[in-house]
Amino acid sequence: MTPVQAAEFLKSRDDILILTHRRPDGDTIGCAAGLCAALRRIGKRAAILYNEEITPNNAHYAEPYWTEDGSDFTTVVSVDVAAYDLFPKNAKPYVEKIALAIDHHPSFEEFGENHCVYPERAACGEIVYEIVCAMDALAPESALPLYAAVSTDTGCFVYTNTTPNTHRVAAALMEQGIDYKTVNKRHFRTKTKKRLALEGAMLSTMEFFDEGRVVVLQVPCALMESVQATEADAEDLSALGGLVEGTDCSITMRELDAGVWKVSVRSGKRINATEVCAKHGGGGHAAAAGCTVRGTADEVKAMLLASVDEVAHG
Ligand SMILES: [Mn+2]
Repeated sequence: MTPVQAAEFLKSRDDILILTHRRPDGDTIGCAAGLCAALRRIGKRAAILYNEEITPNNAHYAEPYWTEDGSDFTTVVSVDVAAYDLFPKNAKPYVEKIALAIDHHPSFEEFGENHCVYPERAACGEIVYEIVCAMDALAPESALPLYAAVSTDTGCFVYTNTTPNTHRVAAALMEQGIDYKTVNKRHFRTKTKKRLALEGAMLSTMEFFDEGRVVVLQVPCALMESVQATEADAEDLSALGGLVEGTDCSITMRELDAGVWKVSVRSGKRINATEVCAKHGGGGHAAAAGCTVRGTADEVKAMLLASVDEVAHG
């Protein structure tokens, strides 16, 4: 479906429930809030299914739209969700009923009756923006969360996924008179003391491989505990390794539970991050992908380095 067709489809429905992904980021929450506001603006009954992993940084975008129980909604829409595994537990009963999946991940698993999926878009927010415009429902209540969606998924318009379209969409959203300065300050120019302590520890223990081109950073449970960091403090830590000069592949290992590691791979042209993560049952984009791997820190590191080597050298 094109965004125009998706807009027509949504206009033909009512009672719309919006699903977001686990460990929700600015894109999935911003898309959900932006779409929900637009649907209500054109007179639809719409809500976002509550996501228990919401972080304080993004909570206020979705707060006006949460519902704990989606059972009396007839049309289910997912935003920024690439895979079945990525739905929160409370969303599972609705996954089979998805009428429209809106996403921008190349690894999108093709669930749902209809898809509006554009992998060349940096943020799902760019697609939702087009849908909202096609519904003739763009207003500040949609523009603010959509700006958060687009800006956070591009690291404030500096990640390699950023395109001229990203900037055009952001400009159009800014022209709605939204308080984008506060969004930028909150997401890109503010770090908690705990966050800075985490970054300090990660940088002081990072390791280099493959002639310095591959960097591995670790966030074991013990580190999270020692600085008493919350989920919000640990958001997007995977961007840190890419800052190191001379590297083109950064592997960030975050221990979620004893021996269970969420691995994020960020890479340049030499290495396809999705190919690396696919070897461990994960997926994502060419330059940014993730997977979950079990083992000791050393085992997981060795597995990932071997996979990077295979992808880089065939
Ligand atoms: Mn996204």
